[in-house]
Amino acid sequence: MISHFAYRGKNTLQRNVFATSNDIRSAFSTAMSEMYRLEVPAYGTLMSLVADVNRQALVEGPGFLATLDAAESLDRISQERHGAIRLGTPRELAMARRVFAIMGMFPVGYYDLSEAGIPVHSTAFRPVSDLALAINPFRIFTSLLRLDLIEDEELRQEADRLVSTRDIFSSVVMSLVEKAESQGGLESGDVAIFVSEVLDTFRWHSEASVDRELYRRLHDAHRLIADVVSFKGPHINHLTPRTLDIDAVHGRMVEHGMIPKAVVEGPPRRNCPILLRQTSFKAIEESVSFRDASGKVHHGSHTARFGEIEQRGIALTPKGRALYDRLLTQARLKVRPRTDGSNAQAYREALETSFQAFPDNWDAIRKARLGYFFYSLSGNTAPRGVAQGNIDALIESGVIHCEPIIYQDFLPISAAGIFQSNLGDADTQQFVASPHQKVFEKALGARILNEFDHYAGIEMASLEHCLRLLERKASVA
Ligand code: OOG
Ligand code: NI
Repeated sequence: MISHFAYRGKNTLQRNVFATSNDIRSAFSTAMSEMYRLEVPAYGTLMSLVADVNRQALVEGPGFLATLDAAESLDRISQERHGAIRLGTPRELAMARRVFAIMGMFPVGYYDLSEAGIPVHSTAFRPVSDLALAINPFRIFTSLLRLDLIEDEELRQEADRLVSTRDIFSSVVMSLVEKAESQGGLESGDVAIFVSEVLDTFRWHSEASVDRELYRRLHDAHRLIADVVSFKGPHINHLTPRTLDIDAVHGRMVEHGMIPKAVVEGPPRRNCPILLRQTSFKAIEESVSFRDASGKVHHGSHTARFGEIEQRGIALTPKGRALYDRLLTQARLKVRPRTDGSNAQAYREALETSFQAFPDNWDAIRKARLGYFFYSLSGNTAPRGVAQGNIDALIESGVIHCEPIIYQDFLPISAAGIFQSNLGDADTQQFVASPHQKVFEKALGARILNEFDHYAGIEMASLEHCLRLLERKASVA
């Protein structure tokens, strides 16, 4: 908690104690985790499995990612790293932005999922500074439904009417957001109310707000449209803890009663992890009631909610990302993973073969400018003959130390894999891709931070800082 002093009137110093956005975010992610474990018991099982595997991984010798934050306790390592919601209107998205800002989460990265045949586009609300990420990295992957992609005019209008007339945030949330914005923070006393009211927004509703027939029509247009439009609010659709060994958790899901998706999404297992690997258990079937016009209740089911795990590696430069995309496409052209898992082994092999073209040691990755690094001074002085500006030589002689910057964002193709496996396999209707970032930002009411610019900025600042210090040292000597 930090204290915040505000002058009110002439000589009166009034002390407002605001909770930090980091504390609010932590309280929120903890509350989400508890709620989701109750709502989706299989998710609780996944959390225990992740904790087991992480404990084991630490015993067997911490890998690169574990050593990066060796000070982290097992509990913290195994905590949720992200969750996902799907919204129906620009108004909902704009309000979500204001709610998440209070938790220190800001829109980073734009993902056009229509490129993968999914009628949404998305961003991730996440902490941005190193400190905030270290305190609690919880992110919310947030999608906005593209109603314009519904072909049937009448159905589109019906869907539009349904989402435009609902209020997903309570009046308490609205007034606390306004209060926080006008006074510059939330008092500790308001935090519990704020968190529990925001939590309610993302709760599961087993009563659909549409009748069975309309649900079926929405569902036929796309299952995701039914998921967004048929309910009173945007239920959290998954949470994702971090694992230190994603392959181990994936392999052990079955014995714990979960049905894993066929393959782990993203790059293959490597010595130097890159970007993001993720996998999930398939969405569970939940019972839903539909009320028809005469008031009669019909029982049915809806499948949308699942549990996911993730493991992160270095953030790639545009050049590294292009290589990653090319190698992934190459592997997928060779073996397209079938959703029943029957060619999972062949896919893994194709992926590994393809990625042999991606350097697998930090030095090579850095020299080829494939990934972003954070530079710092080691404390050693430069041996004679090493030029001040020669970064490679300064690193080789141990004057400058560098470490990979961890990727904090998402992967559209990977995300599409996760979406798809949880939508069933039959309906992968294709939509025409279009870059809609401007439209999305207008709805959001803010610009989205470009993730590449952000990593490049961190790298550049760290390097310039090192060089400035070295210059100063040299001029004193
Ligand atoms: C979001 C899927 C994206 C991820 O981890 O890539 C995502 C959704 O299913 O709504 O969470
Ligand atoms: Ni996810």
